[in-house]
Amino acid sequence: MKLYYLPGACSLSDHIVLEWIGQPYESHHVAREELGSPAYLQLNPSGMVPALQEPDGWVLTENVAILNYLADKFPLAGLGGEGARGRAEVNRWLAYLNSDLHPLFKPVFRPERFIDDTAAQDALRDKSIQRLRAYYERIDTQLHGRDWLTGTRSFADPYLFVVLRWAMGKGVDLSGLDNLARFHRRMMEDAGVKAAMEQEGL
Ligand SMILES: N[C@@H](CCC(=O)N[C@@H](CS)C(=O)NCC(=O)O)C(=O)O
Repeated sequence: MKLYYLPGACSLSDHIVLEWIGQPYESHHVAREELGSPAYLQLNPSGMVPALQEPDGWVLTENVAILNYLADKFPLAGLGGEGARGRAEVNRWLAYLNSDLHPLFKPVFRPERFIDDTAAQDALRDKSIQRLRAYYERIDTQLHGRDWLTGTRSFADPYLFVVLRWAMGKGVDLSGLDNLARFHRRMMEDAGVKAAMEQEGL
């Protein structure tokens, strides 16, 4: 298995999951200019990371699909929740992170993709950063009395870690969100998280 990633991008969640699974895998740092190359577009026509390639050439894209696939392929790692409801809970939070929270970062990282005027870009970035606070408040509430998003460790947790790093880097107001701070500290001490981050040069 080979994971295609950009350092610190949402692909870091797959990287951490692969470390937690503990089976052999390869990783490939995709250079930004490589994203639009014909060779990479063959793997992922969206020109984005992550992509996961199996030794027989089969390629899976879309983070949600990759994380579910890894959990199903390696059930002993116990990252997919317990039973149908357990998996639904993991996917409930994964969907919140991937479909609601993550897209709000797009105008934070690349406002020029949405609007040409540079003053408007600044305003769009600032507004998105402000709006993000409410999403982290909801997650902080969910983490009250829980070490992990669904109570037990799952593939949704590394995704939360990734978007938490982004929030910290972009100055989202996380003041008073102590459960999130605790979660971040625990993840930073985790051996698999450390290994994945080291490989990505973070
Ligand atoms: N729908 C895709 C979105 C993936 C995505 O947003 N990837 C970002 C990194 S977090 C990316 O590759 N961005 C490169 C670019 O937009 O140029 C998924 O969930 O896998």
